Amino acid sequence: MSLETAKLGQMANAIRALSMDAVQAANSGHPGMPMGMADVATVLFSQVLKFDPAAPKWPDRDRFVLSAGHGSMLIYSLLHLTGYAEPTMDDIRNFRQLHSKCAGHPENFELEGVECTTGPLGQGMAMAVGMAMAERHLNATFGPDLADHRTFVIAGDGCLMEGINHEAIGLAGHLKLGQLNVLWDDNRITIDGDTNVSTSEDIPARYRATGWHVTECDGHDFADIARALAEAVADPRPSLVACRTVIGKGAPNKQGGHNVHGSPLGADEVAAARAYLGWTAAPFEVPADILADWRALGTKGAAAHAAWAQRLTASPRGAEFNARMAGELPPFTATEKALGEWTQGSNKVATRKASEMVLQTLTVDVPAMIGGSADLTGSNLTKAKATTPFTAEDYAGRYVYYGIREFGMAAAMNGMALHGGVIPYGGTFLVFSDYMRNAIRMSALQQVRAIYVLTHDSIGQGEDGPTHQPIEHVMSMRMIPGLEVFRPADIIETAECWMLAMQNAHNPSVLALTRQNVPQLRNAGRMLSAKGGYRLAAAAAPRKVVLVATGSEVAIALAVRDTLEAQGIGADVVSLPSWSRFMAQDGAYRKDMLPAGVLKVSIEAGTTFGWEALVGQDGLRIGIDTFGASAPAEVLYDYFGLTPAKIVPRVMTALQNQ
Ligand SMILES: Cc1ncc(C[n+]2csc(CCOP(=O)(O)OP(=O)(O)O)c2C)c(N)n1
Ligand SMILES: [Mg+2]
Repeated sequence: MSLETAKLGQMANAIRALSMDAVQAANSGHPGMPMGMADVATVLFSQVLKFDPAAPKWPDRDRFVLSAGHGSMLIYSLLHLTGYAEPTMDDIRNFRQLHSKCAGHPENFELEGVECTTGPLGQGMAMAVGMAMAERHLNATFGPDLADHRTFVIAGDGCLMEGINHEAIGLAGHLKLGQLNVLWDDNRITIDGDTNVSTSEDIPARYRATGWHVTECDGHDFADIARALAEAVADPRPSLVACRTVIGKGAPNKQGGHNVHGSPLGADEVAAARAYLGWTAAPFEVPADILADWRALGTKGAAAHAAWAQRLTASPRGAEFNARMAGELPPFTATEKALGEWTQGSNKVATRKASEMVLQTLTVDVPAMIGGSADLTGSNLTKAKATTPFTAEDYAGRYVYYGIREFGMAAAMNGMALHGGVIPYGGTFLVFSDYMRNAIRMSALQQVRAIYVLTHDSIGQGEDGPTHQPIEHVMSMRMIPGLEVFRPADIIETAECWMLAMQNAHNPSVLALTRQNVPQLRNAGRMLSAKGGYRLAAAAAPRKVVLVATGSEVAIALAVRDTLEAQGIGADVVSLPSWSRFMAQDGAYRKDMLPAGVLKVSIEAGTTFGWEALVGQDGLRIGIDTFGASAPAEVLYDYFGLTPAKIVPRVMTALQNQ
């Protein structure tokens, strides 16, 4: 064994020791993956990865994504050993305990060195695709002096088995993302046992078929790992490196078996592993010489960082680049002007069309915006003139044809937003938000600005029928913490909600938009949507009713109000484009909008579940609690009782029963 090999072996064993000890102390966690991939990770960090622990957010660093997030002790060990300020050894001692930065799975909001939150298998790698896309875009836009880095992923069998993996690699292969390198922990073990209990797939063949370069290595042979990594880096295609490993490598009696995947080794096996590895240090202690080796390679990146910083200073576009990376927004000059003009008019358009009108100017105001759709561009109306296609031939383009890959799109959007320098938005039908729901949830958990343009937002989409008609979707997305769901009523609210979504620097947003035309409801007021809900029309006759509605149902509420007023029944109409924003207003404001002592009526073409929170137990909730049906939109609105003619009698009855 050469000196170098011996040294790398000791360095890898430091990862193994920290991982097994932390899991043992927590009596919870996954030692198998970090122990199995310790050798591969050691080569990656010591010989390939461009990083500077002193500047975790340096924009031109390589991105490292631990897609197999259950192996969190691998990244915690690497960050600590290479000299990041966090996690500290105390954080590692407190692995998986309340408020420890070393949470069960790696969280981007806990540790600067963690690029994205992983744990939901498959999504880390799909986010890495988005990171690689953002990098290529910035490279094409600002030049290689400012942006030229790679994205490395460690993924397990689970990440490759998930359906989203196919979406992600299809997109990456098509876009020829050669800066993306995936190191597959090919240990042939998942929780249930050998992978052969559930799969017979020829994974390399699938990757090759989607335009990837594939190579393999012995994941415990440093020279072979280095050879495979060099090959992957040199190849112009995205690369998969199948690293043949033994799960739990170093635990002499348990390695290679599925029991080491997600359970502490136990005191006896930890002791046996120490003997087997020749590791004599106490738990949470790393011998000084081994730590010094790790720290030395941690300082290697400082030179590359400094050279980049010099290029940034010399660049005429340095300030612009910095502002982009900081996520700063330019003023919405063209959009504000357009909104001012629309306010004077009477634009009867679908809110999806209004969104397209907004995008024509907003994408000019904000060059960081990168749009796209999951093969519904002509329906979502997500493409603007300024957003030319983002292709393998032109990474400077700003419009992604994601293909029919909703989940892959949403995860890629997360990756782009996490990378920084770009602001992603992407569209599909609202009903298919379920396909990407966990990625939307991950947008919120990771606190990223990703904007989902979800059109055909009710039975109003019409003839496609119940498979395509959202019922529970708007309300169920309101339940995701941190996600702002906008359902604008007309062109004015659509413009306001787009701007508010853009200003949500640390929250994702959904814009739920209609297929069908809606009248323009406002010719006055500035950014009234900013309170989430506001009084669009006040009662003329003595107030007996408050109608609260969203989106396309606001116009219906106004018509209901007209009929009631004609009968001397005073009614307010409150438009509620954002539930969460309204709930964040102070109590006095909310009580002013939804006062006690009057009948409150909600009107939304979706589930009535939840509306009792705003209209009270005695309120009237008008909506749809069954699946929709296939027919023209007007027929359906009548059939499901969402017309003024059907609503007014229900309001009258409710008033009588008060
Ligand atoms: C979407 C999703 N489904 C299920 C799980 C639960 N889970 C965590 S790890 C794992 C098995 C993963 O196998 P592999 O990637 O081969 O990891 P290894 O056992 O080799 O460490 C499963 C099913 C999860 N985290 N995410
Ligand atoms: Mg495995």
